[in-house]
Amino acid sequence: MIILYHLAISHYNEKARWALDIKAVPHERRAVVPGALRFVARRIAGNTTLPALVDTDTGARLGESSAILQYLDQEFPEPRLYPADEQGRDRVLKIERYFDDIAGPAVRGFGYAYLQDFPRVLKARWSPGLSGAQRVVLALMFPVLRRLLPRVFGLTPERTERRGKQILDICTKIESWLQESGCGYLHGDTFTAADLTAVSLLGPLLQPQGSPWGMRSKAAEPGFPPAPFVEYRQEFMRREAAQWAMGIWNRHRGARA
Ligand SMILES: N[C@@H](CCC(=O)N[C@@H](CS)C(=O)NCC(=O)O)C(=O)O
Repeated sequence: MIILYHLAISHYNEKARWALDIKAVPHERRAVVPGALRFVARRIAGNTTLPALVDTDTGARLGESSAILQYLDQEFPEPRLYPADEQGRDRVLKIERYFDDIAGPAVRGFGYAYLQDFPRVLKARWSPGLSGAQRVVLALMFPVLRRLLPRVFGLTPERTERRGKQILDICTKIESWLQESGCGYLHGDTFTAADLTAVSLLGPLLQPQGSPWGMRSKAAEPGFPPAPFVEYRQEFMRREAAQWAMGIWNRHRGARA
């Protein structure tokens, strides 16, 4: 049996969920309380981040979203996420690494910079999938977790501005890759881990319906979402890269999310 330890709001975790769903792999999802995340990741995969995956049939224990995707591609080859030829595989891995290293932290830091001021929304975003007991733990840890956010993710106004610019540069990169490929995908003429990674990691800004970021929070809070975020998102959504990403989500993720 495959068990995925994850955090619903996390876009890196979305990579693993999407891969499991697209390959129709039977699995169990175990949501983790943000404050317990490092402890769980270390116990499961000797890592400090989620997602983490255990395959009780093979004994595999994996941390790092890319390692999880590669493992799933090897164990459940259809549909393939990495090209069979070595050159294509290396290129997809390189594109995936670009998004993991640059887009993941930029989008997360940008999103938390605005979310940090809205405790009810923040708590609601950290809650999906948690059991009653885990919700109690989250409620107890929440004030400390919230206070730690700026330090953990470096949430200064300067960095938020830099991250906003970085995300628009990422759009430019995507647009040039799409032009190069000419087939509507980042590599070749089929959907690969490169597309899955790009779209997952842009997810918190795309906010597709049915995704963890598209939910209309029951815990609505006055002033949320803040105007500067709304304005930025409008600019982002006008980009060809964002339109492409939304199209990929609708075609390859939508119904299964
Ligand atoms: N390189 C990792 C990054 C995963 C990651 O940063 N996960 C976050 C959730 S968004 C996490 O576990 N953060 C906890 C921490 O850094 O302490 C991957 O691709 O899986």
